[in-house]
Amino acid sequence: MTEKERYASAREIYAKAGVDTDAAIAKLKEVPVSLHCWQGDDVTGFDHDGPLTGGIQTTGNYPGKARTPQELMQDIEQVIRLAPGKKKLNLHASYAVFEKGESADRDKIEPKHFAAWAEFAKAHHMGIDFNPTFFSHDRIKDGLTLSSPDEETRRFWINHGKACIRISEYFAKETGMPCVMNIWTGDGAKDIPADRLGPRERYKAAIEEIISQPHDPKLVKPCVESKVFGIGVESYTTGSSEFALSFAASHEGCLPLMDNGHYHPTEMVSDKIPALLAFFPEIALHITRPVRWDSDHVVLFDDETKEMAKEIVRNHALERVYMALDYFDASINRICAWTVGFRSWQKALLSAMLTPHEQLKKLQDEAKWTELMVRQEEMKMLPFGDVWNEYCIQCGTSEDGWFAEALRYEKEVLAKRG
Ligand code: RNT
Ligand code: ZN
Repeated sequence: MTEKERYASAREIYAKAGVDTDAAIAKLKEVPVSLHCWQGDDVTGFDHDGPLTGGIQTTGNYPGKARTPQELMQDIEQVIRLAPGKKKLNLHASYAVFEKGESADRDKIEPKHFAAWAEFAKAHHMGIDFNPTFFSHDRIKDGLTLSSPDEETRRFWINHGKACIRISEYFAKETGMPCVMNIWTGDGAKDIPADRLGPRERYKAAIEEIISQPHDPKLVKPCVESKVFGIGVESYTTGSSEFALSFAASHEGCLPLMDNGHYHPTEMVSDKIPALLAFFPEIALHITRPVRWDSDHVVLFDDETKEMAKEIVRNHALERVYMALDYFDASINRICAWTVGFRSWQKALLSAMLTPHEQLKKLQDEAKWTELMVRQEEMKMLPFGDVWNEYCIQCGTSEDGWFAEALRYEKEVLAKRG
């Protein structure tokens, strides 16, 4: 059978199950997913020479890491070619691009330091999401930024956050798409604290100050990302889940951001998505693959990834949930890591769009749990691969060709980097 014939057959099989595959393919092409720039250089950035701090860690030393903005952009272009679907670009403040001889500390960065990224995004019809960088910097005092008891330290980081709101608005205006601006800090304590409330009160006031920076709420979407613990910050996290959720719930225009690596291993973000959708007009996600901890492995087409996509699609929430990838693996070819993760989330979304949710919900409401189980198991055996392949072809990429192309790029480009 040719690919066309296989798709025609799959289309019929899905139609019998009540699913329109053409409609699903057309819909998925319009859904933006944020591609994180930091997979390309192990979260190093361009504005400092120091180590990665903040309780996060990359492991591995695979050759070919991007060392300059030009190399990083070249690599992102390669990923854009290899992965189907609509992309948005996710940047960190530490990726500012300075002219020769120019520099600005994080509290002083301006839109002009990101003009190269705005041009890059526009050339690829991408919107941009943005993140102030509260890690890997010498103004972090005793592991703390926005929750530091030191007024000057706090002030520096608040000013950084405000500068980032201005830059986010610039990105939104340049690209014509809203900019999701995510606030995450590694603030916390390695050992048992004597004061858990004080840092949280300071953190709360600091984020309030940051978001008081005037901005158009349609253009800039500030988020707070929670976390359970980080490396060297095991006993206490200022921005815990309850903190971030309560903050977002009590501050209009501020979104909660859930990273699925930031919970205890048996907690499922798929279940948390509908819980938040019952209260928040919009939420944001960081999609990753935690292996025993927040290890940030490459996202795969695995059960929890599928379940998260289902919760977005079946609740008609594609326009309410800002989806961004967030992982960093330095132990394998970085282009492949990026591509597999992006493709996996695309697969999860497509698979969710190829599920007859209304029929299944009806079975649940009628308490037909036996039939629901049987139908859900049947869905797993439908020829998903043929529809995915058709989607890839329509997007100008392919399932069996991308890896060879990635290897060519490794040989011709990455291997030549020192
Ligand atoms: C860290 C958070 C955070 C970072 C990025 C680089 O645990 O997940 O989102 O991964 O901002
Ligand atoms: Zn994250």
